[in-house]
Amino acid sequence: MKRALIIGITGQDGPYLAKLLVNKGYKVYGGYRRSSTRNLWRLHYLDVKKDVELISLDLIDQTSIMAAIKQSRPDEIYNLAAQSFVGVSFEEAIATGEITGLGVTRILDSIRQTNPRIKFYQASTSEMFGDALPPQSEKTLFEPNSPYAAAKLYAHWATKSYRQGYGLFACSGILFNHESPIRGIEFVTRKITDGVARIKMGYSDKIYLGNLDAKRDWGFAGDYVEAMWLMLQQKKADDYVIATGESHTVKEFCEEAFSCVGLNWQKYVEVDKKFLRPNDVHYLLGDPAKAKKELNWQPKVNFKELVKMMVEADLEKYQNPLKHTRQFLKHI
Ligand code: NAP
Ligand code: G4F
Repeated sequence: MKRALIIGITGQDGPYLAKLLVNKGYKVYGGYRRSSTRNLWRLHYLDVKKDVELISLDLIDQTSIMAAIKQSRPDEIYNLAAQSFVGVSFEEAIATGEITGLGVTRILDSIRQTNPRIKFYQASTSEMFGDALPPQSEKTLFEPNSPYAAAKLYAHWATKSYRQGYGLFACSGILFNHESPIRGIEFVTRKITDGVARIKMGYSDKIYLGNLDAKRDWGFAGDYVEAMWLMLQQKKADDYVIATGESHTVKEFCEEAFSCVGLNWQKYVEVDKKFLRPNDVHYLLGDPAKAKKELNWQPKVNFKELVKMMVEADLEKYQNPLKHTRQFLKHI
């Protein structure tokens, strides 16, 4: 039985990846911060909590990383942990560098010291491209323009240098935005779909957003975790862009989400300057040709299906509050 350690199990991608690996017969360990017990709801939501053995781990503490590796004895480590919110990285630039950047070197060096045969996946990001001209591919030059993107680029190069310097099987997936019903509510897609559901139910009458013209290549998290696994099953470690190849503005996301409940978005969305960033990435559009060719990977859920899935899940939450309270009570 193969063994995997997922670092960042309590985020959006962790439970989707855990579910995929459990279904493939893996023994799955989840590295999580003890302070984050409240975020375990995502594992319950996908009904995978019972299959994951949790291990306390913090990326700022190398001793905890070494101990987690010794305890789980993994064949594969997936690092999904990060301070991942771009907006907050402008306010917490040092913590972001410490966790999102340096934290990855702590994992790489722990692998080198304990068992260099462990395969490693690093969650790199399309944010590293900044305003480089679309479509962005593995050949596009990086132009990070936030503390988050700079920290991720440091981690990206560290992963590559441990691969080249020490021969580790270390890959980076350069993932474009991917979303789901368990996306953090601070990210724009979930903020919109939750807002649509609240408005439809009569609990709220407006959604306040920042830059409506930003363009993103949005896919479904459930599809993207499959690409992570595929990268670690190849003969050779490499880096891959994972994207849909289709881009939409935040405005278009609003339009689509409101149309799912028969409302006109223009009546309910307002711009509030406090949600504008000191620097934004304007146009992301990925070219996933290499992943299609070498990993035989392609996304299954399209933009409209993704928006509908998220709106329906948020509506259901407000329509069946008792079910969700029970789910919540089960894991506190
Ligand atoms: P997410 O929902 O923000 O989850 C981040 C995870 O990191 C959480 O489990 C969080 O745990 C954990 N974490 C934060 N600081 C930590 C620390 N000091 N030590 C240990 N764990 C810590 O992110 P996601 O959407 O699942 O994305 C997964 C990864 O892919 C992230 O690295 C993100 O930067 C990257 N990425 C995401 C996207 C996307 O569109 N989703 C695209 C490209 C790349 P707590 O519960 O304790 O906070
Ligand atoms: O949903 P967002 O916060 O995601 P962003 O900044 O693209 O970052 C996400 O995707 C990256 C991959 O490209 C990941 F690496 C990263 O960890 C994260 O998962 O914002 C998307 C766009 C931005 O242009 C933002 O300025 O939406 C714009 N936006 C407009 N109003 C807003 C809002 N974003 C947020 N979060 N909240 C708003 O009110």
